[in-house]
Amino acid sequence: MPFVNKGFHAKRPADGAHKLPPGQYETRDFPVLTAGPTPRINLANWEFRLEGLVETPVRWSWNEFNALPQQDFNPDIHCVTKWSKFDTKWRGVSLDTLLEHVQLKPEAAFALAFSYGGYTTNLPLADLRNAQAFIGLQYEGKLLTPEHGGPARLVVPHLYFWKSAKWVQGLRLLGVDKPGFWEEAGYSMHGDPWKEQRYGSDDDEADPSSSRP
Ligand SMILES: Nc1nc2c(c(=O)[nH]1)N[C@H]1C(S)=C(S)[C@@H](COP(=O)(O)O)O[C@H]1N2
Ligand SMILES: [Mo]
Repeated sequence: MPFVNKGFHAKRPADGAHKLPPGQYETRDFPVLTAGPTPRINLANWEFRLEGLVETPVRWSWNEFNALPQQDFNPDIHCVTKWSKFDTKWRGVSLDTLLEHVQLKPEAAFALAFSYGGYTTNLPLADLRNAQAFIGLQYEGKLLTPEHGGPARLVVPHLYFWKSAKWVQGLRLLGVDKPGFWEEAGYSMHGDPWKEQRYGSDDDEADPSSSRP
């Protein structure tokens, strides 16, 4: 058996970094999951905003945003519909970089991401820091396609992929956790795939980042 599987294993990092969270299966495809139509976005009007509990809100135009330092990141991603995809290749701006441009008010503890087209999703601020979250601008070396959230999407790979808002327009910093589109429909406030937090009923009451208001 080890001989038969050698080629397959050779594609994986020797440290076995790729792991499937509970209940997930691996796909090599990149499925498109969108509730509703793909919005048309004119780059001349595009903006990204940080607002809410910040001393001074910030707004970047497309050109200003693209002048920010960018990084490559290669996460495994996990959709709540149970597909996971290993070693996806992105380039974009870290949330750490963006958050350097605002002074947060002390109460800021959560963020509500809002998108062109009206989608929203909530995340604890702690899940956006320390190289855990990006605004993705490129996928596999090309500008992000509209169906995958181009021109710019949130990518927070350590949470279920519905937290990675496509066509993102900004983040509103909040003092209380406010459910977004899928969370209003009963999905988890936190969405940690390793804890299999699919639905609100999976949220751990001991986890302060996943308590419902
Ligand atoms: N704006 C917006 N963002 C969204 C969604 C959506 O419907 N609208 N779907 C989410 C879900 S459920 C998933 S799994 C991923 C899918 O991203 P993909 O279509 O690029 O695979 O986007 C997330 N972000
Ligand atoms: Mo999803």
